[in-house]
Amino acid sequence: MKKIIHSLGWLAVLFSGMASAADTALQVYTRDTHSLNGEWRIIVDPYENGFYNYRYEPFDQQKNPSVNAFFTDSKMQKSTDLVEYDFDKAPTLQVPGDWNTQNEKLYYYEGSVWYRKTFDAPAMQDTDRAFVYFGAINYRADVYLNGKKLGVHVGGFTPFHYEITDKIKAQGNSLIIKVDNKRHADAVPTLNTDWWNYGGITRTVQLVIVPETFIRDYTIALTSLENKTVSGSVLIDGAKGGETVQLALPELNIKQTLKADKNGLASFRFSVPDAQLWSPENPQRYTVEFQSGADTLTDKVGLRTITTKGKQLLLNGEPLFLRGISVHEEYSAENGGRVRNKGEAKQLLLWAKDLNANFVRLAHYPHNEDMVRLADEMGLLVWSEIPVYWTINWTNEATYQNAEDQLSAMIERDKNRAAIIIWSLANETPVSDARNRFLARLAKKARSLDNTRLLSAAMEKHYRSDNPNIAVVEDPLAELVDLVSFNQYIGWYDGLPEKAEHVTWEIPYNKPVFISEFGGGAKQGYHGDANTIWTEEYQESIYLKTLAMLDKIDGYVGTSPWILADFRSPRRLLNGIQDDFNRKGVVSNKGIKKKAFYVLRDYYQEKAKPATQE
Ligand code: GCB
Repeated sequence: MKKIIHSLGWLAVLFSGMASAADTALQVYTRDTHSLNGEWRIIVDPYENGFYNYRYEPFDQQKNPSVNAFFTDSKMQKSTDLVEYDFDKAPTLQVPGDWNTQNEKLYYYEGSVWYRKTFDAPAMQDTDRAFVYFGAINYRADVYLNGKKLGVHVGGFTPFHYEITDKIKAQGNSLIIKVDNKRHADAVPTLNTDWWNYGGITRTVQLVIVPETFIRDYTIALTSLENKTVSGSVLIDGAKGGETVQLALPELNIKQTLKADKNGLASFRFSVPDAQLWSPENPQRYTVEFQSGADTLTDKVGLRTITTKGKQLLLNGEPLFLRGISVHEEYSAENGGRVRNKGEAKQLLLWAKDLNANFVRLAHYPHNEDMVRLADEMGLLVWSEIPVYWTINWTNEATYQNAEDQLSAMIERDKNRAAIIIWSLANETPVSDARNRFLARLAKKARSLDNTRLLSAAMEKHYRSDNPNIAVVEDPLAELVDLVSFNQYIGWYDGLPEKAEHVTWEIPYNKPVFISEFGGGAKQGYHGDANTIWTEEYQESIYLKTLAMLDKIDGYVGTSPWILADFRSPRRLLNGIQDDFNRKGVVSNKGIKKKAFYVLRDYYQEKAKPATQE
């Protein structure tokens, strides 16, 4: 199947995804915002005492909530007042940051923590509008400003925001959030994951002040390679219709005047014959500027196409081999934990670069925006996925909606990043009718939001019943995606490393084949022979033998071994070796490279040579 992007069809799709201002993204990354990061007061509340009264009724559903509802941020007024909490005397945590690695007492905590930040409003014109923007909170957030509920958000890895124009005060604002990271069977992810359930306000919090009418969102992409056609749209919030938008890509001498329709939407299309296309070797990005009324939004965008043709994967029409590595959003130089800043995100991507990688699989949830933007800047292609992981509840409609919301929010935030070439729907999900229906629906949604990228999912293999040396990848999901991707662990969960010498593969699809995981554990610094498990030598042997096996797979277009760095997991309890860490990293959690790192680096160096790219 050749995927061709028909510009008109693409625009129709694009517009349906940007139908109204209320349900679309707020692009804030390149705006001048007011940071609410830093120290926040916190109250750990395992019984949710600040949320429910003693009849277990939520305070925020009551007409006159008690002063003991934490969102009221009450204080003792007179000597007889009974107020059983005090944010002013509470300890603090840093935002962004997980609570588990900032406070020893919270290492294993799964429950509710109240966060409070007080702030004064920045200088604003009378007609300005204000929003509060959260990069991500894991997992459920009940958000209150000055005693009023702004809303509830569910899902730990995607951004959300509230307009607070009529609630913000010039001075003494109190922003209170109950963050709850309890796991639930019906949630996404579900109860069981092989990563730590880091709780907290794990990403940035920003106050965004914009004019009454402002540029809320935009989409831009190279929609035809032949004449280098760029298509897109821009969305004006607060528009009445007829507003003018000036669009410019100064380096490419593009200037256009657009008119917003009554929904605030304006589309554009132009040709850039002289543009250099974005690629890992040349991650060229161009400045794009939108100006409308009192508002300006500027960004940098790469232009490229990603398509498939039979078993080939094509970037800008040229065959592409993905020299990848899987990455969890975890590396905090001090205590470990969720990435807290751009420097830590960059460190992970620099290790990937050091491996000669041109691709990162950002597992198993949408990573923070720094990560994706750095990849765009550094020339690393990206696979981005949602935490539809293992066995979630396939028959519950609310679970589906939750997954779809996370998928939509991921696409909305990152749709203009050239680096992202694959949206992934799921990881190692067991085939069943209910699961197939769930993922087919999700695939349809993803395509309706963005048909300029490829779809995939990390699937599984089985062995042929008549021949244990023939591995088969067959899954109804493979029919729906563009890339047949699967995880396999020969040499670790599946026999010894030598097994890879005997196994051959049957993958009955005329599509590119991608190996989204392989690997094995090693404790950095533990040495022995290649037959001693947990040694660096054993892991090295898995890499050597697996890579030789993969090279023989028909349609093989790349791999992202598991994983760049050791990461915390509650499933990894072996004392002295794992100590709460999944040890499959090619780099340790302290940043030290293991032997397998060098095997992969050499392999990718060979693959990067032009002669072997075909
Ligand atoms: C997998 C999962 C990944 C695990 C890994 C492991 O297949 O996709 O999340 O961490 O195996 O180490 O077992």
